[in-house]
Amino acid sequence: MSLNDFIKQLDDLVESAAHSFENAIREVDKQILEETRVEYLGAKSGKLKEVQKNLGKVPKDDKPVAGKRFNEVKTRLEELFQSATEAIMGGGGKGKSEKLDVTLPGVRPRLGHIHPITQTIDELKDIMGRLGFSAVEGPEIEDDWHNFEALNIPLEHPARDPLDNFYLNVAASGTGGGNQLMRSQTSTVQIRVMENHKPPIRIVSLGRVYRPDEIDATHYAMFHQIEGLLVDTNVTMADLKYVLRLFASSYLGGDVEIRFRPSFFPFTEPSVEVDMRWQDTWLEFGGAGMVDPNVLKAVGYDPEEVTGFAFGLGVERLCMRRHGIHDIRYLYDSNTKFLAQF
Ligand code: FA5
Repeated sequence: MSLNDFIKQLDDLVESAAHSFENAIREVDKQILEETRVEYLGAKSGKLKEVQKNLGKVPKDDKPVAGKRFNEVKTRLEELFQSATEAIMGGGGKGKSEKLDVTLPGVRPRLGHIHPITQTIDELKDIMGRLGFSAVEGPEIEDDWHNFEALNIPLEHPARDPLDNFYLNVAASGTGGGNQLMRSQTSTVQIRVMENHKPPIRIVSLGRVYRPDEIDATHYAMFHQIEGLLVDTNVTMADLKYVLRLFASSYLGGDVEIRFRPSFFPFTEPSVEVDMRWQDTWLEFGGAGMVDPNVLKAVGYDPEEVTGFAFGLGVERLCMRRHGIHDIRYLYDSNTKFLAQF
C-alpha cells in the first residue's frame, strides 16, 4: 500500500469518527457514545486497529512518516471520544434514557453537626456563665512560667519531665523564658488572668491540653479541661464544693453528690480530687483546691487580703459520663455514624 493511500485511509477515519461522535453528543446518549468508541477505538476490531494493520504494508522508507501520522490520528480519535464523554456525562446530561426530571424532589445535602465535645464545652460555659463565671481563653503553646513556675511547680518537679510533656524545639519568647511546650493543663490560664486583673476574679476556661499519656479507654494525648478560678475575700472550701455541686447537677441533671478526697497539687493548698456520684456511681472528674499563697504572691496578690479556689476537670470525662460513652477514642475516631448520635 502506498503512503498516500494509507494517509487517505487515516483522514477518512478521522472524518467519519468526528461525525459519529458528534451524533452521540447530539443525541445525548451514553449508549451511542459507547458503541462509537468500540467502533473506532475498540481494542480487538475497532476501525483504528484495522487501519493499523495496513501500516505494515507501507514501503519501508515511508514507514516513519506513516507511523507518525498514525499516532496523530490515534490521539485525535481519543480526544474526540474524551470531549464527547465530557459533553454527555460531565455537563449533567444523563443520557436519553435518564433525562432530567425537574419535578422530582431535590437531593437534600447531608448536614454535619457540632462535635459532642464542642457541644459539651458550650453547655459547660453556659452553666458557669449563669453562676457568674466569665469564659476566658489562653494559648495552647505555653512557656515554663505559666505552665509550671508561677503555679509553684519548681524546676526539679517530676511534672516537668520531658517524658510527661510535649516540649517544642523552639526558642522561648514568653514572659518567664525557658522552654515552650504544649500546655499540659488549663491551670496556666489562672496565671494569665491574675497577672492582668485585680481581684475579685471569677473565670472559667475551657480548652485543649496535651500530654504524652498512653492512649486507652479513658486517656488521650490531647484532651480538654474546664478550669475554674474564683479569688475574692473570704473564699472557702465550702464555696468550692457548693459551686461544683451546682455545676455538676446542672450538667448531669438530678441530684449529684460531690466528694473530696485529699490530694496534692503544687498550686493549691489544701488540694483535693473531685468525685461525683450520679446514678449511684462515683467517678473521678478532676482536681481542685484553695489557691496556694505562693501562686497568689507570684501574680502580685496579697494572700493576707484575698483567698481563692480553683478546679480543673476533664471535659471528656463529663461528656462520656453524661452520654454513656465508654471509650474516649470513639470521640476522636471521626466516625460520623457514631458522632451523629449526639
Ligand atoms: C490537673 O490537670 C490540675 N491542673 C487540676 C487542678 C486545677 C487542680 C486547679 C487544682 C486546681 P489532673 O492531672 O488530675 O489535674 O487532670 C485533671 C483531669 O483531667 C483528670 O481528672 C481527668 O478527668 C482529665 N485527664 C487527665 N489526663 C487525661 C487524659 N490523658 N485523657 C483524658 N482526660 C484526662
